[in-house]
Amino acid sequence: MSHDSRTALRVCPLCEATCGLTLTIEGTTVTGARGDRDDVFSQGFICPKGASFGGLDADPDRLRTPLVRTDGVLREATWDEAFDVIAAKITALIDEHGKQAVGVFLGNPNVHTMAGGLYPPLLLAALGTRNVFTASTLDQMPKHVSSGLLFGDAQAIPVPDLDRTAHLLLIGANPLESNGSLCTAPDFPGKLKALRRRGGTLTVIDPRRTRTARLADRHAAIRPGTDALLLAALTQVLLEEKLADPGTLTEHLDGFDELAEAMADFTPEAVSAACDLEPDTIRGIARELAAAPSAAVYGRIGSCTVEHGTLASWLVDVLNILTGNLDRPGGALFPLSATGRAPRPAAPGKGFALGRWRSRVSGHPEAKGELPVAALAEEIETPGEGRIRALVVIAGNPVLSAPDGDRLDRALADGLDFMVSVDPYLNETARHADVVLPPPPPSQSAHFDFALNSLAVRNQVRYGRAAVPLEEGGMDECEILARLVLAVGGNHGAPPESVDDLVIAATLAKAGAPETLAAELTGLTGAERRLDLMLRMGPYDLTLEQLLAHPHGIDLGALKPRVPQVLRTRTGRIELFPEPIAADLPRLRASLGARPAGLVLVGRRHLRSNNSWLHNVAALRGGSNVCTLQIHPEDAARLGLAEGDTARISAAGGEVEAPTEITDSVRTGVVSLPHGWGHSRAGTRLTVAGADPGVNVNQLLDGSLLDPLSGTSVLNAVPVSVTAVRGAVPVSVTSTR
Ligand SMILES: Nc1nc2c(c(=O)[nH]1)N[C@H]1C(S)=C(S)[C@@H](COP(=O)(O)OP(=O)(O)OC[C@H]3O[C@@H](n4cnc5c(=O)[nH]c(N)nc54)[C@H](O)[C@@H]3O)O[C@H]1N2
Ligand SMILES: Nc1nc2c(c(=O)[nH]1)N[C@H]1C(S)=C(S)[C@@H](COP(=O)(O)OP(=O)(O)OC[C@H]3O[C@@H](n4cnc5c(=O)[nH]c(N)nc54)[C@H](O)[C@@H]3O)O[C@H]1N2
Ligand code: SF4
Ligand SMILES: [Mo]
Repeated sequence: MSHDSRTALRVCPLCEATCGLTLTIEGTTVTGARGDRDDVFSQGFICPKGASFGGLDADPDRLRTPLVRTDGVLREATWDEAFDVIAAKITALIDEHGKQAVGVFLGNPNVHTMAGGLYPPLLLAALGTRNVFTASTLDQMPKHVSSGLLFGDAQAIPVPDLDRTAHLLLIGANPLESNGSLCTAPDFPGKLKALRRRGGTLTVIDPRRTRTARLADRHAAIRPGTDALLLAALTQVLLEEKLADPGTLTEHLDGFDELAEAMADFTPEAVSAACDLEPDTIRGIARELAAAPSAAVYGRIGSCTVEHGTLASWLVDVLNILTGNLDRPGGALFPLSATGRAPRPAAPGKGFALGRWRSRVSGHPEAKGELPVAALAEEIETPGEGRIRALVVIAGNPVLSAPDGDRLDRALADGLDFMVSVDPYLNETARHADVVLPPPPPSQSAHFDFALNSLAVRNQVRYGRAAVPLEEGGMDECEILARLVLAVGGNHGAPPESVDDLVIAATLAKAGAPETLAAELTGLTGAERRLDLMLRMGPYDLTLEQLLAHPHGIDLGALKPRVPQVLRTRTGRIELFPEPIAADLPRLRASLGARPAGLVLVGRRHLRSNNSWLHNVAALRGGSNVCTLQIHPEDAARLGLAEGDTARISAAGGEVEAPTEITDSVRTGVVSLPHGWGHSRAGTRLTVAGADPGVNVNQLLDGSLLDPLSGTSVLNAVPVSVTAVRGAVPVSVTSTR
């Protein structure tokens, strides 16, 4: 270490595990990152992504100044120029065409930044638009909907008690690569190994024999898209064999008998062909689950982004409830974060409503105030009142992450009068923007996990100020978003802190707290003062000062039971068999007889990837982190594909070509391509990613396949056909589903 090198702590923003990092800093450059052994939550764990924090932070392709389009070309501009343009354009468009003319897309990193936790709700309120789209409808919306219906609160998501459970049934998740999702747990791999060591059982349901599946006691290679059927059959077995015992939850349940009646025909025999699992296997899984001293059922991407995503998400918690594992240690519990709402007495709530409004063109019902991302392109393209004419994208790249990127790409290019992107990269989506507002690199940003702490397997809280001072000419993302709120809401030019002051005043008024409390809040910025307020009003009576005094975090203990206090249904009870679920069951029943003959596509993640935006970090590239088509040897032989051959994959939305990777880690009838690739479009600034662009798997989708209750795109179990472009004999197999 040179004489001016120092260390600073920073929670990693690159996945949901939220590991504490110790950064080595020379001058203002991050030259190293290792796990913070004293971190109360992650205790030193780190993965290769966290270790390459410095490379990401210093990526020369990162934008350092705003860009504004003049005469068709994006040019560097000052912040004032950028916000002047935004204020003028957006307010003029709203004046002329109304509020719906502005659409918003919020991408995944909003759950990983302080700004993303604090300002998007204010932006949506300032705009008053219903054209709201987020990465959730490419991801976890089915879980929100099922939680909304079951518990009356879309944010009340039970997480598996990884450290204490005796049995984990893991469905459509690969935490050894992803490090977990809707289950914030640093060192998820270590926790699975510890489960095995203490004599517990791990069962994995996945069409691929993933690294996680290799760790399991039992791996069932289910046919993709059929998890809701499997889960229904597990439920049926529990009920049929009188193994269901909700225990202390019983007094809080409504709909038990209706559920039992509805599940009666989903026998293991009835689902066996569709799932391609033996009835005995299914019965065995159900009996083990019921017999375990404690157990947690946990489903993720492979159970969400499928045709019956909401039903599968609902059944995951039905199983937790029926086995008495919901809300008990070792089962699945509701976290209580330091900025969460302080416990209230149990009382009937407002409940959760779906479809309070519908999308203009296709009439998709809203869910949690959002419309399906798959409908974004048509809302831009289709003429008429309420058409989206301007789009604000914050931390998103829907051209690659959503179905039919070519169509969205054209819609962004030809259909918009104005577009803003808040993003450090000029990516496949941002290249269409008229104004790009780049946030500073993570080392220059303060960090607090508003969203992920409420999904953590242990209650804890950590806050860190920027590790490196804001670079000359840079603007903190909290200030960027506050200015954006002001610019689009008719208050352009007002001090950014006025946004936070208003929130603080409104929060105090709503809580009936004295206004004078505002003056007691500490913090250097509006965002910090808001954090301080949330901590003070939160369940642990903490303050910002206390957090600053504990740089490695404050442990708030293991998860505790929270029912009935967490329930917000109209009845104040758990609605085991809600009406929208009942209404969707016939669709599931109709799939009972289905026995698709053709190939289906599933996704995969690589440890050294992160959706569409880490391909530009050289240290994370190469090895097995490649965009190949994985195919089982038998399918490859039948199609005349040899290792490395170019395979052409076709589906409803288009076709792509990728090198063949033959592996028996995918089951027969299934092929796999990773997402987030396809960095070949002109006008981006992604030098490393562009050199080996891969293909965009989502080009295979036309966006018409959705889970209807949640509006979530079907990204897994997509019917495809595969042909050899170069290979022994060109053969084609087309799906018949
Ligand atoms: N086929 C298929 N498609 C998928 C998936 C799949 O499994 N299969 N997964 C889906 C899932 S789960 C998700 S969450 C979505 C993600 O979809 P998106 O959110 O649209 O895509 P990301 O690739 O996460 O893009 C994040 C963007 O945020 C920018 N960014 C990074 N850090 C910051 C920051 O601090 N501030 C700001 N303002 N921007 C930042 C990055 O540069 C990048 O452009 O993709 C979905 N798409
Ligand atoms: N390294 C890395 N980590 C990440 C990300 C990343 O891109 N890279 N992205 C982050 C994000 S935004 C998210 S949402 C999380 C996601 O976290 P995970 O849900 O763990 O994501 P995946 O690794 O895609 O695992 C999904 C698994 O589902 C399987 N699958 C596909 N279809 C089906 C099906 O029909 N049934 C069943 N049972 N399984 C199926 C796939 O084979 C795959 O193994 O990861 C986060 N962490
Ligand atoms: S596991 Fe996730 S949070 Fe931890 S170092 Fe890796 S990317 Fe960062
Ligand atoms: Mo995600």
